[in-house]
Amino acid sequence: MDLRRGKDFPSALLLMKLWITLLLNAGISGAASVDYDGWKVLEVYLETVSDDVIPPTLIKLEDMEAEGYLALLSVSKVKGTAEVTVSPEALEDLSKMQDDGLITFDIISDNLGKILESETRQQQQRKVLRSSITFDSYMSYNDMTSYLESLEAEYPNKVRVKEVGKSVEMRPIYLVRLTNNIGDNTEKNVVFIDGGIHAREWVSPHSALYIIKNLLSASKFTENTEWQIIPMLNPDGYVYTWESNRMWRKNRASFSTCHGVDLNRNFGYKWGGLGTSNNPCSDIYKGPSAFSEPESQALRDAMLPLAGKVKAYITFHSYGQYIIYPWGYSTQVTHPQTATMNQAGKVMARKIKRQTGAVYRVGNSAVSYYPAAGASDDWTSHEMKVTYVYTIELRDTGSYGFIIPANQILPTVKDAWTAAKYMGKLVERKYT
Ligand code: 0X9
Ligand code: ZN
Repeated sequence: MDLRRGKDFPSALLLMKLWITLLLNAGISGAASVDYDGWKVLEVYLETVSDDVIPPTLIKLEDMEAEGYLALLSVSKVKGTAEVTVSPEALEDLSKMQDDGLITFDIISDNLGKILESETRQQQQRKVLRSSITFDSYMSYNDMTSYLESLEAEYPNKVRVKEVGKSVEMRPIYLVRLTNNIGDNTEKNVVFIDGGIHAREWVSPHSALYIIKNLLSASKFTENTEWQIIPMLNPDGYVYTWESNRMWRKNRASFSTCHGVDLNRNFGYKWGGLGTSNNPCSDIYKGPSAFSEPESQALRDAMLPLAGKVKAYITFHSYGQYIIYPWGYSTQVTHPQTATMNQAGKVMARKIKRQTGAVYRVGNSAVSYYPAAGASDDWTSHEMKVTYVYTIELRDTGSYGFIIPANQILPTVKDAWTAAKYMGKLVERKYT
């Protein structure tokens, strides 16, 4: 059942008009580069509702997004808000709705285009050597790929890099395996990590790469544990955020009306449940069937042979600074490992606070956000029977959202490294 398809707001005619305006002005669904000049970021207030009910305003925002009317950036159940970005034209209409008491919002950023411009300027100053990685500016897809492709030759005793699938546009999806004396094929416990499921969440693949880089020089973490890391699960989406639309979230699968499946709604546990959409134009489109996408298949197929060995799974996303654990598909069903995941999550958050000063909230994912079914965390927890499963929503808490300035990449990836180190140590302590 799709709870998210409100029909009454705003009128179909108004949406149609705005949709056409947006397509002409912004090209949000087209191939041309999307210009966010003058777009505002709004914090929209959501109704307080009982568990497993999606607030009506959020349903409306999602419908408006599927119509190309705005882009939904993040939701926080704790704050009771959703952040959206709207064009100047759409803002006029939303302001009328606010005057009519249909919606309440504050403008929290005046011009998304200016923030993006400064990001582009910083990128243009960047000079990287092939096969080197940096965390003082964002790496392109090619920078990342060259680095990954160089690893095995440079660290033959510690690293294997394997292609575990190809994206819709046929880019390789790499899995990096790291452990001491890798050639010995010793059976070890596995900590599995992925990044880049959502294209615009740039700090996520950077975090996975930072963890890889640090594991290469810290042999105590790779003694008894094997790390398996897919740093970039959605390469097409990432490239698309560089070339065409910085705010793109999904993969680049092609449908008759729109592009993209939300990979974090495409996994095969409770697929199509709450918090998902049937509409290919929606940012939370679940896809035509569970695991319909080569990217989610790649993660599934990399993990399945590791049954019984994977002891912890972290999937990096942004933003909001949350450490959240299953179930994410419902607030009504309590996961049997709730106490264990909550306790370890709290230790993780404390360690991050001590290390970098950043404050991460810890909690159940359906409660902290809103229920969202078909995500990689629920599938891993259910199918792989992994005890420690976390989605980590990295920095920030909304000032820049996905467009974290380059000078905050390093502090953010250090949060991720602190979380990963703790997971590695915990797995070693509990299972070795
Ligand atoms: O909605 C998502 O996919 C994740 N948040 S994000 O803002 N990065 O898109 C949260 C997923 C949490 N896990 C589940 N709902 N299972
Ligand atoms: Zn995400």
